[in-house]
Amino acid sequence: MSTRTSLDVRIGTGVPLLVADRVDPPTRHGWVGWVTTTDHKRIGILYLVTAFGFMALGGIEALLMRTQLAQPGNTVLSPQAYNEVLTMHGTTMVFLVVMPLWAGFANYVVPLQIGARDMAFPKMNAFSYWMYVAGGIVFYGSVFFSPPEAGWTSYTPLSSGPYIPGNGTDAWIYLIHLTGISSILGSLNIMVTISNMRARGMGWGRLPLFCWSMVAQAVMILLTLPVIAGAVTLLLTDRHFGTCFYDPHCGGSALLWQHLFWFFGHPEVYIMILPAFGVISEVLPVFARKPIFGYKAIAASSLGIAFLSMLVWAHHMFATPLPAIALAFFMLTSMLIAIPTGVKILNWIATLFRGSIVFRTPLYFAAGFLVLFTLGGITGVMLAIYPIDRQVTDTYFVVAHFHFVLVAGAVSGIMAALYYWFPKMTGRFLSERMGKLSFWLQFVGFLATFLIQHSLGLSGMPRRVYSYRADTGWGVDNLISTIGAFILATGVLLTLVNVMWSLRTGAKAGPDPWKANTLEWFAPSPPPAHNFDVTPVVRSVEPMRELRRQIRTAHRSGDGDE
Ligand code: HEM
Ligand SMILES: [Cu+2]
Repeated sequence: MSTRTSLDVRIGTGVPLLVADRVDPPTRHGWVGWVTTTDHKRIGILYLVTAFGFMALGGIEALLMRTQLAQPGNTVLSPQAYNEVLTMHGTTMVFLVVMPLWAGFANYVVPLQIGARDMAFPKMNAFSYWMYVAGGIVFYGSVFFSPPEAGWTSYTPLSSGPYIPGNGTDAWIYLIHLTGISSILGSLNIMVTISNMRARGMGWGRLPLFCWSMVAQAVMILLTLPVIAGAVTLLLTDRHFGTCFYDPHCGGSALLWQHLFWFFGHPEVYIMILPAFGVISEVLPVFARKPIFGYKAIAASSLGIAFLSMLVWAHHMFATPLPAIALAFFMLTSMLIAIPTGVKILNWIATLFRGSIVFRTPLYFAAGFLVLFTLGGITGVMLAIYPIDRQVTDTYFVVAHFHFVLVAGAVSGIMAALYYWFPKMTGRFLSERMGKLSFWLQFVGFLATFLIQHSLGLSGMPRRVYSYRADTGWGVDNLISTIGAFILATGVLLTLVNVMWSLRTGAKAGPDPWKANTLEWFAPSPPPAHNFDVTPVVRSVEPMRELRRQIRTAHRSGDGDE
């Protein structure tokens, strides 16, 4: 903290330097340093590493299910084991993989993008991470006793004490509590950081679009996670303390659970996908070498989606006895979401239009996202039409739809983010050859796995079944889907190999390898503990353009060299 004067001198010359020369507070070395860290970058990396570990588990669970379903009458998994693996997979992917991966990227990137030195509450930030770890341990601990088996939605009365007496469902409840605390505190941190710690000149109208998407995500988390936390607490007391919230036999309501769950559950989908929208909005302009088209429309549509997402929950309940007016209301609000989403997609296409496109791996994943996520959006609008939904609800059509949104949407966004920000985090590029091969494996594997599930669903295959008979004729499609899943998994694995490999051998990246627009590229790669020697003044949505010009002129006139 003793370099105030040297900073002021630097600001005085008007030449921001990319050399790290601040004295950082002493950090502990080795693993103790990691475990006790409150540095947002290290916490970000902890989130990412832990969540990719859980992704491996969730992926193995997916492959187990697909292996069981590859042929009619398979016996790889017993019916009970299938239910357990299904529940572990869905819950893992949602709460232990996708949400914490975004927490990881946001932790690393948001303070850098707004020119801050850390998050607003660094200790609370570390606490959030450890609550996430605790949730994961409690949940996976149940594998050794009685794993949860009521699906990631834990519908009552199935999840009530008499039907599932084992403790797995309780472990699931504690997972929701612990990861919920983690996400709520994390979102508070993000909100306070973004609203109070932006660099001079960065008004809300100049906030990077990834930060905007995190603001919208935080709003949804803060408004809906407390609802599910309350709902699972009621379930816990129903299961163990004789209350009757969800039991119709003593005056409760089983459907109450569905309302509470989906009031959280639908926004949850956008909690997983909005940060991907933010990443795409960062990556496309950089690799099209053009300014983003429709900055304000993209930022506003994120908020619009956050708002609408809380008005659509009962489209998950079209098969329950709802009054006609409710059916109509939830159908129309659900379809309305297509408008802000369509606004984004059109603006992204306009950003690419006539750009001089640089074909690097982050762009591949962003383009794959555009194509596949749009397909998932279209089946979403189909499902919003309740007569259609009643036909295909609880079939593989729905499984196909939500994997289009979650895998092709959220996971593609995560891949784009990883390939885009890895050079910032490590100072090295990921290998392009492995990256592109990984992309194609994921793209082809994904389509083989999930495109065909639409037709499986339309021909009547129910979801959440552990097996099916040969005379249904579903065998070939299921085999194709299983082969696709292994190709997809190989693609994801290749990216993990790429990460290990490139950490040591990747090409050196330097501070600003993509000639990007936002402030994280102003710091060295990887940034020092204090991030910036000089925090620059922001005069546009693309502060790095101006800074690059300043750095160039400074170098030309010779006074910026060290
Ligand atoms: C390798 C890619 C993946 C494959 C092959 C895969 C496969 C499967 C399979 C076979 C099911 C069971 C369907 C059923 O029996 O109803 C399933 C369910 C599910 N998957 Fe995935 N999945 C993958 C990735 C993901 C990801 C990234 C997410 C992200 C959030 C996700 C979320 C879910 C959810 C929420 C369920 C529903 C669980 C339930 O019904 O309780 N999956 N997946
Ligand atoms: Cu929904």
